[in-house]
Amino acid sequence: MVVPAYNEEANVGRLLEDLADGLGQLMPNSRVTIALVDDGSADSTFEVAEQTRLRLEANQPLFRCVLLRHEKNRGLAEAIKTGLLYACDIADDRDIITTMDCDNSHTPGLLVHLTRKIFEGYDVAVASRYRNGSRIIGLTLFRQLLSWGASILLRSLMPIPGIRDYTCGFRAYRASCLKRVVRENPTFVSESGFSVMLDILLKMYRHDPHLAFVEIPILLRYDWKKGASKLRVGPTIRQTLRLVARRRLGQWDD
Ligand SMILES: Nc1nc2c(ncn2[C@@H]2O[C@H](COP(=O)(O)OP(=O)(O)OP(=O)(O)O)[C@@H](O)[C@H]2O)c(=O)[nH]1
Ligand SMILES: [Mg+2]
Repeated sequence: MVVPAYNEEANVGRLLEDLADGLGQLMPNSRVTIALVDDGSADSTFEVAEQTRLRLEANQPLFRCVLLRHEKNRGLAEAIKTGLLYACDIADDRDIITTMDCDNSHTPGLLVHLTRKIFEGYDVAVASRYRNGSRIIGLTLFRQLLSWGASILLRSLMPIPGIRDYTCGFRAYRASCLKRVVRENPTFVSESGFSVMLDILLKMYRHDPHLAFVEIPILLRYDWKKGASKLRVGPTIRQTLRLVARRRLGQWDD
């Protein structure tokens, strides 16, 4: 599991504890490796993660957490890239690779449903805000409207069967598929900002239109997130529109 983290000292301890607890209870026999990518945080994210890791690993033999660290802040895309390349490196073809945010708005219990979808035969499973039963607690109406607008736009301009939520970072991938796409696309992660999550789906679908994508409803506990959002609305909208324009024009090699 890949978790990008930037200035998450207030959240990372709880996240690792909830993961260890939740997965210990819900998937007791599963071998899980968490690759936490600290992207040059200016706060004590790394130190808190390290202390929590040591404590949890001492108490729970099946819990394994690897801390990866960028010296300087390089942005979400680079952190996702570091994490996914590491995951592809250590994963067996039969494994499942997941990603989630470090801010506690994504809850570990949903990992059970996401990974189940891969066992059911899907290749990519996304926790989606746009499925019956999804619920968002604590996010401003403005942000909800923006995400909804992005979803409508992307569904019409870049349709991927099964996908309505192109930007949520809570996902599971069949390792064999992700490894193949990463191996055969040197520029698999080329975006620099938050549009990286969208671009990953677009590139996977372009690489193999037969991949099976599916969504499950998400419960987004935005009220559990401590600290401010790192998403900068203006730049993210501009970056997303530029990305869609490039991909629609057939430009993929960047
Ligand atoms: N590595 C890295 N991770 C980042 C950076 N900015 C944000 N993140 C992480 O990426 C994840 C998503 O960031 P959030 O601030 O939660 O953004 P979001 O979920 O799109 O927006 P919110 O709805 O505000 O939560 C979190 O785990 C952050 O710690 C960054 O510059 N580098
Ligand atoms: Mg978040």
